[in-house]
Amino acid sequence: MGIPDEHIHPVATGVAAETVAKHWDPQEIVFYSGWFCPFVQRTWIALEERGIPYQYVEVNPYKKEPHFLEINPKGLVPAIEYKGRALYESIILCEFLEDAFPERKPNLLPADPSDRAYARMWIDYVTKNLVPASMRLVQAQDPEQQKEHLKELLEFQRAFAAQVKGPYFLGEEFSLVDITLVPWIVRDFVSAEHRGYRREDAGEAWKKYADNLVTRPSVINTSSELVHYYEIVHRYLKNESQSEMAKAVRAGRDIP
Ligand code: GSH
Repeated sequence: MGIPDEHIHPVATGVAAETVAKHWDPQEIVFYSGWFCPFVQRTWIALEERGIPYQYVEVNPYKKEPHFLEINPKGLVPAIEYKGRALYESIILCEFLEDAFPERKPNLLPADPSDRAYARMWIDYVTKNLVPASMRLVQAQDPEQQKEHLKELLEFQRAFAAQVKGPYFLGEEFSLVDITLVPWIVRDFVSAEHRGYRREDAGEAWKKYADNLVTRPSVINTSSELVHYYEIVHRYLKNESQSEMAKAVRAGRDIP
């Protein structure tokens, strides 16, 4: 009998299952994925956006199977195997895909060095502020703490939205800044249903940006049926998840 997180739905469903079905064949890029994972969805969106050939391999990272630990000793998805080398960490993987396949369009980072640095500053903002704040809100059990976390999340979202050029963060071009964030927008129905969150409470600019982002085909094509996300988020809502991220949020540590 393992930990509860081991018993998640085993495979992608809905539109994401159709995407998976197109990627069984062996390729130079082997993409180790967990259909449910927001970090995975970042790298998956980058692969789909740029039409990079990849072989999809579903992993349940909570099982910590020896074969997967050989690929990523941290035991986390996403990971990529490329020319005999194992690579991991969602944003690093997206940047690797930029570097390894520069000819595949669209590029997801701007060409100009200072524009690239600017994009990375906001990728960092999403990773250090928006993502942990979303997780704190979902995991908080005490209503007073939930209120505080909601206020904090809305402030982070407002500050981010103030910099959105529109329709995407950097303007006309969809970029790695949008990709870093969008999986948490796809999943914000959880805090909307259980923590009183509303996109409009972060301001019109945020709502417009968020509503638009989730209509991007690469986002839709990497999203499973909501019913299966519920099984997983339920454990976060009760603060019972045993994922490394949930444990870090519970302990007040940086997320892994
Ligand atoms: N910083 C990592 C990244 O950006 O790739 C985080 C990846 C991560 O936390 N993945 C989760 C995982 O593999 C699934 S959403 N969890 C397994 C565990 O917590 O044991």
